[in-house]
Amino acid sequence: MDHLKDGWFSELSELWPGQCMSLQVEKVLFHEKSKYQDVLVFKSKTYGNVLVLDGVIQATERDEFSYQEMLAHLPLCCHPNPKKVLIIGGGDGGVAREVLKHPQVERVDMCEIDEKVIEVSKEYLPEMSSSFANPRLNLHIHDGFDFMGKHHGEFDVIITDSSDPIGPASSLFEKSYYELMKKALRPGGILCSQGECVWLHLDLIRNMLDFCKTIYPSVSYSYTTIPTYPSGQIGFVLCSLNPDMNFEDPMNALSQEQGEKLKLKYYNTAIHKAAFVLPEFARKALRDA
Ligand code: SPM
Repeated sequence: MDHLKDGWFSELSELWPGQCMSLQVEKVLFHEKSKYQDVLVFKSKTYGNVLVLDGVIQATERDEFSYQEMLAHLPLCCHPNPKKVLIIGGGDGGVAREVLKHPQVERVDMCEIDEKVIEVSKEYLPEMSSSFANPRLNLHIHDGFDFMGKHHGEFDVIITDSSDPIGPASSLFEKSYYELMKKALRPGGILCSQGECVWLHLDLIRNMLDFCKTIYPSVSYSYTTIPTYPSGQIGFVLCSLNPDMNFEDPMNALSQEQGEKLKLKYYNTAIHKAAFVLPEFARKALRDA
């Protein structure tokens, strides 16, 4: 597919037929095929540098914080004492940056399949990749599904920051992956995964919530707004081993002052609570899931 044409990048994909986001390109900074995928970084006219994998926008410097903050702080603020955190994917480093803002987190393991993503992020996305220098971060270049199967009862929080269910991340949307995560969690553990978009993938989301409810006693779905993901929105699947978990009411609610100290630009306690309120068509479609 021709994603770069006449000075514009267009995000065409069978996952969102009949629509696409376009960004004006100032300069292509990097374009190569890695062992796993097509990796493109360009400087855009209005969204800063942009990371694209297999033709799909992963992060732009202008709006990445809304996704990375919510994916990290939704589960971390719901856990009473998150000491060990595992991130699957997240090779740009943005989610790790947010997780490491929590002082009670002692160790973060991050498992990214594609070393090239880390390499280009270090070079072209310095704000996101600053976390790679943090001594609490332990990096593993490995397949996330396989890594999960080798760890039992180790993590308080598992975050899956994946690309979409086509290509190297497809196994991370399967029931068997959620079964492995259950085994890898410590008692009371929480997971939060990239959960696609209610405007585009209601069937996929419903299916995920259905199987999650057969595995975990507490399951919920929330979302954030983000201009450069298709339809301007992306969701999160949250599951906990704690049957009394109320995701909508974070037990470690951050005060305004704490949020400012953590330099948060999107997440606050009010938006945490609001993120679980679904528009009516989505609420109806997902209510019995
Ligand atoms: N740390 C940023 C990595 C991004 N991971 C999620 C990317 C999702 C891109 N596609 C969104 C499609 C929504 N239906």
